Amino acid sequence: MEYKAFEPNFYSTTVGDWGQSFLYASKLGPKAYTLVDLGHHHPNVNIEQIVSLLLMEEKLGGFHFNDSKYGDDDLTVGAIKPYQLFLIFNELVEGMDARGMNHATDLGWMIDASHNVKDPLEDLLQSVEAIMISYAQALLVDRKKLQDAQENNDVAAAQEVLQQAFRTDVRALVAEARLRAGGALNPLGVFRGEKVREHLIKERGLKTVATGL
Ligand SMILES: [Mn+2]
Repeated sequence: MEYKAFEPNFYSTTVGDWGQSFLYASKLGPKAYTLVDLGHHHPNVNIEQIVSLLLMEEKLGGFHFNDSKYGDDDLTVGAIKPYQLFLIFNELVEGMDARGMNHATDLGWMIDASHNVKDPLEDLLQSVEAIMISYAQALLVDRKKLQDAQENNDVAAAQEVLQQAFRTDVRALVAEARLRAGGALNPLGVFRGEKVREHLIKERGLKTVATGL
């Protein structure tokens, strides 16, 4: 059940927040889950807390990754609030490990961005990069130190642990991991250098119809 705080039009959404989604998913039974779309919240909502709670209740089904400055403006994930994305992945890693979940397969990972001003394929490359960076940074968090700080109500120490991981530049590590997995060190550079867009346009034609509003 995907929820959404509001539509950019004059009508009310049926499932307006995570609580309604959780209620429906609970009533529908064990095969129903809540889907979190990062762009479907009011500004400053604590999404990482929602993620943590849904994981604890075993009702988190998956993600729609994007970012927003106002609301559902479908910007590239991590483009506006990379620290929030990191905090969300921090809760995901902690919560999935606590439940013995498989990081790759036990949640549905989707990119849900709809661009008007960007090549959507370039956005996908940037989205995957942003997700990999946040995930790698979340894996770097010193869990033991963080838990000790939490148990001792030591907020300053907890912040040190989290920001130590967030401020670690993992871009080279992520690029090397991608290379070893058969990918490119610099996907956007390869995409542009190989003129992938031009080749696809030659194949498919120039006339396209945009989806969405
Ligand atoms: Mn969505």
